[in-house]
Amino acid sequence: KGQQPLCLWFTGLSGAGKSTVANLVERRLHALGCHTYLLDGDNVRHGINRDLGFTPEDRVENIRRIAEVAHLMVDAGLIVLVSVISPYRSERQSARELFAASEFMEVFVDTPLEECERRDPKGLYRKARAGAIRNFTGIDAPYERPEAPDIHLAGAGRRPEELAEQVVARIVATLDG
Ligand code: GGZ
Repeated sequence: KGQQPLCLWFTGLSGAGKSTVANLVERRLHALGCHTYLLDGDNVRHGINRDLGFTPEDRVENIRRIAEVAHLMVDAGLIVLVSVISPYRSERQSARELFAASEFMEVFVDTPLEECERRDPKGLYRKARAGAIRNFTGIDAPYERPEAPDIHLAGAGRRPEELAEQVVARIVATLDG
């Protein structure tokens, strides 16, 4: 069967598991024969967004460009997985508005700050607490929780594989329904 183009927008704190889950979802979709692309904030910031930092203005522009690129890719027929903190509700809404209603799903990887800080895979929370990094999301920069995400994943105490399975099940149900 043909694939329906779609933007899966993963939002959540640094260390929440967005990229891990998005990677697993992408692998599952590949196995189902879907054409996908993963846009990861961390990577994009080395390329098209290398001029941007973490001030509120730069984050807004980071999210805007990523949403526009995702939109182009959805236009090209892909299933695009976006993994960015995207801490502002209004910017996530602006991203959503680029797409047809059926082409955008917000996935909230809801891992509590304490758990993200405990994981601290890159030592960034420790640096932020020490004041060595400023404007760090969850520490001295805001994260506005989604109020009505299309998919809400409780990120603590679950294996990434289980979370990915929840997402894939929802996509398959949506595409079939
Ligand atoms: C938040 C930061 C910061 C600050 C560097 N605040 O977990 P990571 O390391 O690998 O991914 C995070 C990434 C966040 O980039 P995004 O493009 O997703 O952010 S946003 O949507 O807000 O524009 C983190 C690292 O960059 N990082 N400094 N101050 N995360």
